[in-house]
Amino acid sequence: MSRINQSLGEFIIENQGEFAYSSGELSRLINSIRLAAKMVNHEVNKAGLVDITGSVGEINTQGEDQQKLDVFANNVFIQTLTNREIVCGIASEENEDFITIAGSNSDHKNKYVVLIDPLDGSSNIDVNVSVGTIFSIYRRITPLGTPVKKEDFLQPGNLQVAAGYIVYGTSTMLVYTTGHGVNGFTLNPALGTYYLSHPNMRFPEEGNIYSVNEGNYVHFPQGIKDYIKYCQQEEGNRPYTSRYIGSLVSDIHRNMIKGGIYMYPKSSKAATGKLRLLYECNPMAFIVEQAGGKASDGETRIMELKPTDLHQRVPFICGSKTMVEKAEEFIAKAKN
Ligand code: P6P
Repeated sequence: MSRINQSLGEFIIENQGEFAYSSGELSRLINSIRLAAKMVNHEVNKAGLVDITGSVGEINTQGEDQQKLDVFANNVFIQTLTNREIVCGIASEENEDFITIAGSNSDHKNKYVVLIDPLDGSSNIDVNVSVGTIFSIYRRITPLGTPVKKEDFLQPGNLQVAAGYIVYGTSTMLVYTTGHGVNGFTLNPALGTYYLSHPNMRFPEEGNIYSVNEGNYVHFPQGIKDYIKYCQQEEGNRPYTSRYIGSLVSDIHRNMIKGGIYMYPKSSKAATGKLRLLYECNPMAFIVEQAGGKASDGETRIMELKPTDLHQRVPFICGSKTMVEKAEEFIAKAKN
């Protein structure tokens, strides 16, 4: 049961029943993410005022220029999740390999693994555009001891027990699912408390926003080019509106509220696309599907893809069901 303005803490307690097999650990895990998000939010909100924006001058595992807030956010989430003795391992966009949490060998408490993009869209930090955190939670498969990459981390998205994102925007929101719908909580910074502001979020079946980096148009496969032209034709509720701010969490959050489609397709520049399956596409796909939308790589449901690597990239199309299906239609037609 959810009530507008219920606090996140009350919501978790009242919906404890959702986590049937968990005797409170998953609730505590969500709570620790809530705390870490508050700490990151505090830094993001004052990034322009102190010397924490800009680059640390290092390159992360993605070959991307690591921003100071990236490093800060990564450390905060890892530290907060480590302190709770619920998680046996963490995989992060910022780390080449996963991190084993000490204590996983000793008992069954640490039965979850977390995959996280601690600060997605970080290239937007210095220009004051919204950024986000994305997280994905699984139960470990191996019974005990140090988690194993193949079994515990490379699980298909349809085995996620929870997923969510924090969008550090005009307000800070935590949006998550445990497989029982999607709920959005807005942070009241004065009180440091999240309140239920968007109960039972639903992706509009239809929409008129398309989000894609059209600067890559010439490199897209024919089917994507054909779909983009379809979006721009004058017919019915088209041409659609083009909205793309280069921050995955913000682009999808907006489209989930207003209706729309987000695409990061493969191209001649990026043969498997840019977005990472494990800590960007799978968690966002879980949320999108739980809200009634659709998420695929253009052909296959994202959450059915079998992961092969922690940092693997896949083409990503998600949003309003009818819009994603129309895009998939153009992709299939161009292949035949
Ligand atoms: P491009 C940010 O780096 C990110 O991973 C997503 O948040 C965003 O949607 C995408 O990449 C933007 O990529 O190539 O359009 O700048």
